[in-house]
Amino acid sequence: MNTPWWKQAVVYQIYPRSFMDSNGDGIGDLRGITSRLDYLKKLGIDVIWLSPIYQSPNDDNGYDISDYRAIMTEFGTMEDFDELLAKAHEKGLKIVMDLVVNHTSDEHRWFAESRKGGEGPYRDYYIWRDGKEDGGLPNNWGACFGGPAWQFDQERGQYYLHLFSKKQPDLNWDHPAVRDDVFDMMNWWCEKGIDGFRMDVISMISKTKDMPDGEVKGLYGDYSPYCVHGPKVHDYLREMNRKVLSKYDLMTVGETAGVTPKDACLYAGADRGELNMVFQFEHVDVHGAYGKWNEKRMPLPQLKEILSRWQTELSGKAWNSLFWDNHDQPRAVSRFGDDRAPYRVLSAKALATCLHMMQGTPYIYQGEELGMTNYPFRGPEDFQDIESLHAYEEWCESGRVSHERFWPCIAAVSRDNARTPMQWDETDQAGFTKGTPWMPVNPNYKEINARAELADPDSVFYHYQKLIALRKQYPVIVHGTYRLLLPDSEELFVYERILGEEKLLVVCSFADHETEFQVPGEFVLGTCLISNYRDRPEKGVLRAYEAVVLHRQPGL
Ligand code: TEU
Ligand code: CA
Repeated sequence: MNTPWWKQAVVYQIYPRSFMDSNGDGIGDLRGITSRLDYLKKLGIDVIWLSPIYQSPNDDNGYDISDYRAIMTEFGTMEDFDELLAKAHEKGLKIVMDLVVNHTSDEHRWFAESRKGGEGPYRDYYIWRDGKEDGGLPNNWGACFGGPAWQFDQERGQYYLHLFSKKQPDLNWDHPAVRDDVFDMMNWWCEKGIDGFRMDVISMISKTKDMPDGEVKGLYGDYSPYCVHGPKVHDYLREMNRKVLSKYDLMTVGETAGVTPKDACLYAGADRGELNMVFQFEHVDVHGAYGKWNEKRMPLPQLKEILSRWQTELSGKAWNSLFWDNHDQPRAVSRFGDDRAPYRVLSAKALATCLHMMQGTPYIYQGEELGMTNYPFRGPEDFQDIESLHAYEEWCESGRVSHERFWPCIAAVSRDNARTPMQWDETDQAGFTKGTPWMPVNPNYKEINARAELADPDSVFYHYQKLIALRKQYPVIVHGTYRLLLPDSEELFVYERILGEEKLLVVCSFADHETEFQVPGEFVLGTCLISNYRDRPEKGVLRAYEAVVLHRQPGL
């Protein structure tokens, strides 16, 4: 069997604005990334996923694109990009681009033309509707970043749909010219030699024709039944596959909030001719009284149930993507582990072990490999992110909930936790910039930084390096089937991977104290492939956040 490269790869996500600044303006850029390729090579990853680097007014940090064929001025030039791609390829690293085509910026030329209305060629590029007879909005839908999903445009005299901010109008995928333009643009990037696409909210590109009011959840009506996994989404992805993806050797991953394993088999089923894999979000979705804004931890049995269900239900049908965090999520060690000494390093390694031994393609978000933590935000004045700022306004400033109650909730999950600068060394601004960074550096940078970790053989960095190397060495990690043990344990995440005679036992403690655990007999003589303690589990006991992988040789 010929295994495609993306099934054996480990991906590293870069949020360019916060990765490395090369010219002292406080904003990360492409030359900054190029200057750090050797660091990524040392970590051992295969693929870089670049969050958007295209021309953008940055209402949503590049997820609002005004020109798909130009580089964001602050990030550099197309020559800088070509150099990054060439150098990455020289080192054997691939580059996957972020494809944001559910919406554009309202400053995109297509939108400027479309809002003119009339009979022009761009008239139907976006989703325009008249108001209700009483002059009200076309329906009650709320946008992801606060407020209604409709914005009135004076020039055109109609409302346009925006599922995100009002500076991110949704494209009308039902219009064939829109699809042709998007596919042309994708082909243009493929011809440059890029290695794939991460597709932003790709599950939302097809909307129902009717757009009735949605069930009111919180302040507005819910658009999901009409806009998520819409009627033609699979037709459009197959068309994309025919006209673009199938012509190149690419890796594709769709961002598909709200998918079930069954949906995932449609988007990424081996025989479907759509995508290679999708991101699901069940394990990072915890809802409370204020929607996603809460400090609650998912109970371990539930977390295990979710991840295990994805492992088994996709088995042999579709391929999983594996992640704890990304640029929209708080820091993994703060959310799922314990970011206080002495547990930060141990729990960061335990989380890594637990995820990287599963079946699927692992994604590492920049700084995760150092065990970077959430930021100690003092108040909303510290936020930059459009989602956090709007949520604070909508929940708190409106008087719905007090600052005292709401603050810990939003501070715990704000996307800005992931967006503070990468911590390279112990010098000013953590070596990220010689100027003033666009987001403040986490004050813990003197302790947590790449230089310190590279000098410490027991660091989180080297643990990731080892996990990545193991994946390349043991086919059971890539291909083995998955079996969860101890589903009800509230402290331990334990599973097996099995490939023929070969078997792995993965044991990870999510507790800050000792827990009873007997290594099953067949693994007692097995080799220890990796551990976050110096020695194997003591008899019958697992230490705080202990994580260990045991390998049973064939024939034993
Ligand atoms: O995110 C889409 C998405 O599902 C959002 O709901 C996101 O998870 C948000 O943080 C939820 O609270 C993608 C991008 O990853 C995000 O950065 C963009 O802001 C968004 O699309 C719009 O392009
Ligand atoms: Ca810069």
